[in-house]
Amino acid sequence: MRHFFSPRQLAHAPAIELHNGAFVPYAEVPARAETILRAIGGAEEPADHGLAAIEAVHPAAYLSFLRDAPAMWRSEGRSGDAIPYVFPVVGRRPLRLDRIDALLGQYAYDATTPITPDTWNAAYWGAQTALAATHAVLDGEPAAFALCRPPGHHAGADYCGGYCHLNVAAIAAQAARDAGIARVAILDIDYHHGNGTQDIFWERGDVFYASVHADPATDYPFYWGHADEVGVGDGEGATLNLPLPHGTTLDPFRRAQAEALDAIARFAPDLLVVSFGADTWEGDPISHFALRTADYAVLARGIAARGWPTVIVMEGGYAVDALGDNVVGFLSGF
Ligand code: SP5
Ligand code: ZN
Repeated sequence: MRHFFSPRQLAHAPAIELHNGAFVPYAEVPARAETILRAIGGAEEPADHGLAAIEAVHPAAYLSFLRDAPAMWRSEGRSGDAIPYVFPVVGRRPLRLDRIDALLGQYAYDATTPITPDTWNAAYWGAQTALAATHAVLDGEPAAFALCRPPGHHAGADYCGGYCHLNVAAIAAQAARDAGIARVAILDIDYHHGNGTQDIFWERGDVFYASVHADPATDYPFYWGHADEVGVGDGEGATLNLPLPHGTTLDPFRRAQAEALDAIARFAPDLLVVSFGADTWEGDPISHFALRTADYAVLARGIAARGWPTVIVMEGGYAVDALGDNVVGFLSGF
């Protein structure tokens, strides 16, 4: 299988994040990508498919914000990474404010996703990595792996959060649509619900979104991912959420994944994007499922057996020492 990664993705390295009321070391570290890269035996550097494919998902004003926020932060005399602390509530009167703190709250939904001077470039190349894998599949590869980092599925069209800035799965799916692929499905098997991906395709019937994840009644991101969220308008029925409880092992997880794949099969996609997170592993430091390393090949074979051309994008997974084996196990199933 072809693998894609750009070393430019490593430069994004926030120091700290807000967690349970205190600042703690940032969990989404560059070493995650380095250890995966070693385990998979290297990767091809992506070509630059340009900004337009990113703007097909994210508005230009949001992208400028990601690029400019660190300089605005510093021009207020601050050191460290840009972090929001005040947020508009849904339905508030739209205001055109240019104070950095107002913009941070407008374009983020949590305080756990710092923006550094290197974030834009790293996220840009993470998106190019997803686009390179997508084009490999469009050119005939049965499957390709995009070692995206930072991850993407919590990022909406115009907001960041959950360690995510650009929604790499959505960028891949949209690029396939724009290349003439009529029907695209996204299977999200990260531990967390992919709220950003769901929001981006919420009202669309051409991109099906199915997610298996920790029940948002107990887990981040709380406000999305409940079983009764199914999409609206043209998108009604094109979103499927399958929340699972703490302690979930292979058998219930694979049953939920099979239910998601059956729904995707009824949708009859021409291409599949998999948002793959290894934070479902039993030893993940921020998660509460109980998958074992050997389980990832089983899950992957269940996906591969459906026979859809498949783009795999990397999302979460924070047990750095186990990440290489878990990703290799998953990719081996293809
Ligand atoms: C892509 C992805 O998996 N994002 C997960 C975002 C989860 N954020 C909420 C949990 C924060 C836990 N922070 C622990 C930090 C320990 N150093
Ligand atoms: Zn996750």
